[in-house]
Order: sequence, then structure tokens, then C-alpha cells
Amino acid sequence: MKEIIIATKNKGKVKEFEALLAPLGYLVQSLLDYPDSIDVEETGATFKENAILKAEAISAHYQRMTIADDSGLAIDYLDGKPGIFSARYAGLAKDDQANINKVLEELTGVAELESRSARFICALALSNPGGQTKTVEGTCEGYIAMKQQGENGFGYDPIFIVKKLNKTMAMLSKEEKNRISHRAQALEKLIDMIDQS
Ligand code: ITT
Repeated sequence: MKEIIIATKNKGKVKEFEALLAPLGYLVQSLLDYPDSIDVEETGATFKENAILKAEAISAHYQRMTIADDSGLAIDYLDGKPGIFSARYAGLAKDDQANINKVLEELTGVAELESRSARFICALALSNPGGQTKTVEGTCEGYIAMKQQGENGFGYDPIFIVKKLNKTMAMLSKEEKNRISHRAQALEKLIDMIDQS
């Protein structure tokens, strides 16, 4: 089996990568399997820069092929926020519910769905020890709901209405999310590059 490390401690991301990569014959590991792993500071100004920082640090440390995911939600009414600060938007602790509450509060009074347009963005970086890092990006268009709905997924999924489906991302099954998400779209672009590495 081909082994790959996903440079993340986010359980929601890990589950999605496992579901997407296992059928293709990959044994997926994550930093949850390496509790003493190094901490990589996300000092980049873009999703892509942060994904590269995480992928290169972890592949160099473990001398293994590594994918890193830097992702988040960009809301047009908030000039692209929370953007690269999505994980900690409501404070230092990563608290999904507090982040959702903050976004809903900031959009109070914005009644038209069209004015609540947003997209999920996912940058992936693939790093091989000693090799050249490759990057791709995927997006998923939608709107911020007036209130949260649905139990599946993670992060902002309960308040993100997927444009094509008219349901929140949290109302989708994991199979449905993995067909249309920003992460799935980015990974589809990366798959061929993994096989060539
Ligand atoms: P790692 O750095 O360990 O990968 P993280 O959660 O800190 O974990 P990011 O810095 O990339 O990762 O922040 C991503 C945040 O964006 C995540 O915590 C969610 O709040 C949000 N997000 C990303 N993808 C999402 C998705 O598919 N559904 C809902 N929210 C998502």
C-alpha cells in the first residue's frame, strides 16, 4: 500500500482525506498518529503559502510524502474574511460553534441571500523529501445561511449553503460532500501528481 501523511490535526479533514484516498489504495496517516509531532507556525499570507509551510516541514521531519491542506471560508460581504484566519476566527482556541456564532452576528441584517455569498477555498501542497513542492486549489461556491442547519461535517458546514444543492454542507452525507467540496476538487487535481511522485 502507498503511504501518505496528511499534515493536519483536524479530525474533520482527516476523515475526508481517508474517504477520498483509501479507495485509491493509499494508507492515510495524519499528525493525530504522531502526537509528538512538531508544530508548524502558519505565518503565510495566503492559503497556498500556509499549505506549503506545513507540507515541507512535515515531509522533511518524517522523510515521507506529505500533503498539507490550508483551507477556509471567504465571505464577500466581509471582504473575504475569515479567510486564512477561519480556524481561530472567534479567538485563540479552535471553536467551531463560536466561529459560526461570530459569522452569523456579523451578517445580522443582511437579509438577501445574494448578499451573503461566500466560498470555501482549499489549497493543497504535496511535498516529497528533497523534491519540488506542488500546489493546487479547489473552491466551492455558496451562501451563508440565516441560521445553522445539519449535523454532518465540521467547521462552518452548518451555515454554508452549497449553491448547486440548496442545502447546507452539514446536511449532506459524507459521500455527497466528498463529491462537491473544495477539498475534493483540489484533491482531484492533485491525484495525478501524487502518482508521478
Ligand atoms: P490544520 O492546520 O492542523 O490542518 P486547522 O483546522 O487549523 O487544522 P486550517 O488552518 O486550514 O486548519 O483552518 C481551516 C478552517 O477552515 C477549519 O478549522 C474550519 O473552520 C474551516 N474549514 C475548512 N474546510 C472546511 C470544511 O470542509 N467545512 C467547514 N469548515 C471548513
